[in-house]
Amino acid sequence: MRTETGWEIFYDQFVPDTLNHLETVTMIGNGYLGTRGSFAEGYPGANRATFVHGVFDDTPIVFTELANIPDWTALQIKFNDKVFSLAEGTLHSFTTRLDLQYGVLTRQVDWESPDNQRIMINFERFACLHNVHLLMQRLRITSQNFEGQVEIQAPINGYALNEQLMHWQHASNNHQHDANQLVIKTIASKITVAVAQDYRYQGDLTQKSIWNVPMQPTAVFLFGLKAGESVTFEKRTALFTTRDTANPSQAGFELLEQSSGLSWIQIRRQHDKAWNAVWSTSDMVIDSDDDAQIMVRFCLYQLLIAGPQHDDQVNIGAKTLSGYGYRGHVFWDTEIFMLPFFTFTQPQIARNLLSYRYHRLPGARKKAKANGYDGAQFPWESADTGEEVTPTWVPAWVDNEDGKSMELVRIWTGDIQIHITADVAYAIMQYWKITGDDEFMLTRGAQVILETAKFWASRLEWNQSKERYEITDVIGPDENHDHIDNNAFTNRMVVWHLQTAQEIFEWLVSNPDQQADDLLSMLGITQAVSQEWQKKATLVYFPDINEEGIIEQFDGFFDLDYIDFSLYAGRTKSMQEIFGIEGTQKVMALKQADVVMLLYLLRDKFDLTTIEANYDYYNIRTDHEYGSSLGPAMHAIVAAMIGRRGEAYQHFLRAAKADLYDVRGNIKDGIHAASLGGVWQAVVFGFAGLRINQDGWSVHPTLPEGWRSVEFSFYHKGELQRVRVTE
Ligand code: IFM
Repeated sequence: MRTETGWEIFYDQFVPDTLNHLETVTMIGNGYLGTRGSFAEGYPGANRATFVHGVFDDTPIVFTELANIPDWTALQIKFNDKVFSLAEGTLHSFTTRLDLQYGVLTRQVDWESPDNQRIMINFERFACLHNVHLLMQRLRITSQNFEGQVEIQAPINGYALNEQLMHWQHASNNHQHDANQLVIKTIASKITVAVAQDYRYQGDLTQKSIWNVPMQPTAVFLFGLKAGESVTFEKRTALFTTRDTANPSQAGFELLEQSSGLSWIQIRRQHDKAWNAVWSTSDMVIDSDDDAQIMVRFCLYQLLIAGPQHDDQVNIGAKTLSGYGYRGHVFWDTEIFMLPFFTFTQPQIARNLLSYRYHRLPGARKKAKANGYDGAQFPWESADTGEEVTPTWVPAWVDNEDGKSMELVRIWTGDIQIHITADVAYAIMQYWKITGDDEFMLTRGAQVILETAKFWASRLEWNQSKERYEITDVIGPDENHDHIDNNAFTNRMVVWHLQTAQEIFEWLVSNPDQQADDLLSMLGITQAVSQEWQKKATLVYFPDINEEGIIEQFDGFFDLDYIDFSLYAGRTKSMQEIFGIEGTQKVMALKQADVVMLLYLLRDKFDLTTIEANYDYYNIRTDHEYGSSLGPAMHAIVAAMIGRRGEAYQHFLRAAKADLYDVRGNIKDGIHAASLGGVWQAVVFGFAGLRINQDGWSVHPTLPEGWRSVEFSFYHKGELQRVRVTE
């Protein structure tokens, strides 16, 4: 990967083994859909996919997944009947460039066919930001010594599988004027998707036709081409679903019709204007660290193309819209890791993401009830209905006496990783404090915070002999240890949640709007209920802090075996792979920040000495290299808070490199979305040390060595703030 301007990433060599990596990092999108950067003409082993927010369909084991929608990018090109493919012939030069500023993917190849015909081809595509249903693609073929017929086949490929699974049934093929359309429907969720395309070209066209194949209508164009001449071909796609409109087929044709009077350049101008507006509040400029600059912009770009601008019924999956990993499911990754970026720089998107949780309260109530509790309990993994969709068993390679074998592993997170309910409340409060959006709090946020507080009040377990409330049998953020009791993170976040519910209750009581009273009556929350919660909050057990000031991560953590990580230097596996799932439970090897995470989220509740002591203690016990990608950015922030410039930068780089350098070797499954958001937080809350308080905001910089300054913007109570931090 290279960059020239700090606004693009480019690759000037094609390495087939890293194709799936390239496809992930060069994806394009617009907050409505995401399309991987697969080659239009295809390549063996390619992992082609486009996902649209909210288009889920049922699937075995993982309940539901985002369905790979028809491929709008496919183009088959033939030169005198010989198919163009980089798997054959000679590649004289290759450049793929992703323009992060405007989300435009281009590729240029100088290719010689096996029969020595030399041709230059330029590909270009983008997903419009000003109108998210319009997708643009073009191609320019220039012959160096080829003479003959060029055939361009432009299919709308409805055989879009999710790996081996087909989610679609055919509805219709339609045609209007010169446009082609495929309409298909998901098998179980019955979402209709209509993909319409029309075409424009320049060159010596000799014939055009339509192959009206049911799942794959294809427009075919034949051109004559001589040495030194070019053919250009443009394909516009209009994509709508029944999630957007009652008649997606008609909407598609209408959009193509509306855009027909506009040239590529005119459409680009509108698109660029929309991107300029987005970057004007979301960009971050680092003076004197070009590597960090491009990595940060890459993270922000990936977040921006995943953030739903116009839809408050969807959320961002842990892999955004970039791959099959986690099947499009939503975790705490959104609220705790990604959301701050949106809350501070694109509050409308943050509001949409939080509204998704509000709309999913019925699913959360159902989960609480099924578990025997009151109120609403958010699922660990969430998708369309808001019910729990964490798989219970997954096949995994497990080390055993006979070497390695594929076994079914029980996944407990859906049952007992319950802190997500407090994490959602935390994100709502952060959004409210930063934006001052009282209307959201009154109509949506308050209900979420109160109904989930009800859940905690019923979930707490009274320990009669110790006269305290406990929370047993959970998983904290560190998933290397499950079925633990009194996880410091969970218990303390629950206390925070119950106390926050009191704040919200009082705000509603003093709110003159009738809706406030109505809400409290509807939820049955009275002064007595609120006081009861406060009493419970004071009686929740917080794990002991030992003589060295260390907070025990959970009951019994101090008794686990200490592991000297330095003895494992140079390893290429996670600690969990080395010790095995059961073995890791018995040792001090954390998958990601747990107590450290708590110290960051509730930093006002702890003094710096405690923060420093716990950072030092847990930092050396955490698997930064091969544990969770969610960890490094959090450590970067806390390291910066305690003035550890060098360590903070090291952690920051681990997070910033996660995708571009495929640090964990799993980028083919998609982007590590939480890490992207963590990177923004590491710069803003870590290096710049932004703090929001009653009176406004302040910065407390700990910039990395060599950074002259960092600039960013954010909204505070609706007012745009521009910040330039120097050391
Ligand atoms: O939410 C995370 C979790 O914290 C660690 N395992 C992966 C999940 C999805 O990113």
